Amino acid sequence: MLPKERVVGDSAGWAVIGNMDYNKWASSKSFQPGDTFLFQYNPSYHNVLQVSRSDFHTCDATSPIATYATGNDSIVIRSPGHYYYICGFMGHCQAGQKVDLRVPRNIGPDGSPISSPTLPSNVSSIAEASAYGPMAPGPSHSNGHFVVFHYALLCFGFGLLFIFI
Ligand SMILES: [Cu+2]
Repeated sequence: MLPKERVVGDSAGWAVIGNMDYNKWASSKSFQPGDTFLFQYNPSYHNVLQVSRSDFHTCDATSPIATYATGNDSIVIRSPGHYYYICGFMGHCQAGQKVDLRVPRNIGPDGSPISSPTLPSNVSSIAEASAYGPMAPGPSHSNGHFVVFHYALLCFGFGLLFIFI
């Protein structure tokens, strides 16, 4: 899946009016690392503060991790985890202008639909191995040559032994 651009709250944008449930919005979507989150709002009445988990729950806007205030803020989330955003205007977070963006690990490596094609390729490599089956006498043949070579070496050794005696 390619990274997507998400307008937080969709057509409602980032607002208080309309009692938008941002967590419901977020949980209805599946995000992935690399997604862009667009916060659209009137900067005279709202802003976007990235806060810690505890500040998110208490709506504490006093020590944000990051502050956005342009009214059209695009935030790219590159690594998995929880990202908490609230509006820093008085009472807005308490009224529900807050969102917990949970970005799971990229579905690619764990997703069974993607990892399963490795199984057929494994199977084909087994089929390839069994294709060597008819050639099995081949290696045993060369093994025979090896034995002959050892025998010759042994004879040579005995020859040397006799020379030294
Ligand atoms: Cu606000």
